[in-house]
Amino acid sequence: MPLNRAGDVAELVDRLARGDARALARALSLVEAGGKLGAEVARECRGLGRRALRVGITGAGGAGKSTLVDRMVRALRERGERVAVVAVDPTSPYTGGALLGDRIRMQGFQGDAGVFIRSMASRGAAGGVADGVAGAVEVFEPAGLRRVLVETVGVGQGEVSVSGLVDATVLLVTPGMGDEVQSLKAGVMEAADVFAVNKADLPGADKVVAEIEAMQGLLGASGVPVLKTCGVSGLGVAELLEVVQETNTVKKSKTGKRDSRPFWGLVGVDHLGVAVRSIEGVRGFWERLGVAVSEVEEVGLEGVTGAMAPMGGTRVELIEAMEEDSAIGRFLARRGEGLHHVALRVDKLDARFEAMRAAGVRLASDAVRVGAGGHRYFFVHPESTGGVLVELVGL
Ligand SMILES: Nc1nc2c(ncn2[C@@H]2O[C@H](COP(=O)(O)OP(=O)(O)OP(=O)(O)O)[C@@H](O)[C@H]2O)c(=O)[nH]1
Ligand SMILES: [Mg+2]
Repeated sequence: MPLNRAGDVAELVDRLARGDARALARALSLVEAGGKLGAEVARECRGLGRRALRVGITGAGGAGKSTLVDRMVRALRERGERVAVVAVDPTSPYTGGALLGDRIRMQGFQGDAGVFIRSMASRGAAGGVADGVAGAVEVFEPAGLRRVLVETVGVGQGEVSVSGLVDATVLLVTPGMGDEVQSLKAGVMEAADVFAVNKADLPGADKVVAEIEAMQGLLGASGVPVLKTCGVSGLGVAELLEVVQETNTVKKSKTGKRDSRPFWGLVGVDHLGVAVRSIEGVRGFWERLGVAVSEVEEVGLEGVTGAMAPMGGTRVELIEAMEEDSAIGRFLARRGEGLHHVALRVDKLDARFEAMRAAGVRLASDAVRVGAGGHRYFFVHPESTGGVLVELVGL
């Protein structure tokens, strides 16, 4: 498609925001190329708001980054999240990333529209790989890929630093590499929001944890969480995702980092909650549409299970009562199957909760709650919204 007018850029972004994978790929190529059009695409996407959580996974070559990223993607997919992965290869100027795609061992995600993987070779990229990554993470946002994982080799020489582009940086350290911890420079330690002592199945992981904690004490840096992870078994992955989310929230409120970006407070529909008598009973409908419905799992509400049907930039959450005396059980008895709530993703969740309570808005939650997937939310009663139960979900 020749793309040479401002209107074309707007149309391209509109298409990718409606879930068109080819438009997404085209937009990514443009931002990576680093030209004027690419800059326009990035700007247009940025104007659509800020809702993705961007996580950098960094560490020495062979630290197990790709294996761990693969695990993180699986865990996020189980929650119905759509995920983008950017793998930056600092060493292979010739492959252009083609081989990386294989190396990242993510073939298992082929055909899953909820996972988008992009490799970038750091050499030879006009405008530098940092610009390419910066542009790419912008483009994922309107495409509804709300979890962006960026893998980079980040300790030692020739590293590609993306810490300024992400909300949280996870630094992988592995046992059995001798003076690994001693060799971490202060600057590298400071860039980390979370330490993951990876390959925790190998002997010496506890020692590495203790060394990092001691090192933090020496540097006067404290409060950076240190976790043990294992990409092979999946140990610590759920906890890592939780800590990343939490770290980001803390960082955000401390630095106001996100507020410095162009941002519309209310950034859109997160999902539609549909109360059904049986998730299995309606699964077929969605699957016939070509929508992958997740496994059934616990959701935030008590006595209730749910499954996510992700599509375009949003999802339908199918919710089923496990007990008659649960929010959904009572809803089904009173109203029958149907739309139960509309969930909107917003910034400043806590402040909004307080402000609404102070303004006398009828809330259906007594506090901001934490859901099974680690997301934070509260409900607003239909009486205050024009008849629809509204769930507000934090970014
Ligand atoms: N024992 C153990 N081995 C692991 C673990 N995770 C990865 N490995 C192994 O470590 C090697 C490197 O894994 P990768 O995931 O490719 O590491 P990486 O950091 O992405 O490597 P580069 O992208 O080349 O820097 C592979 O042989 C993996 O099988 C783990 O948790 N435990
Ligand atoms: Mg790798």
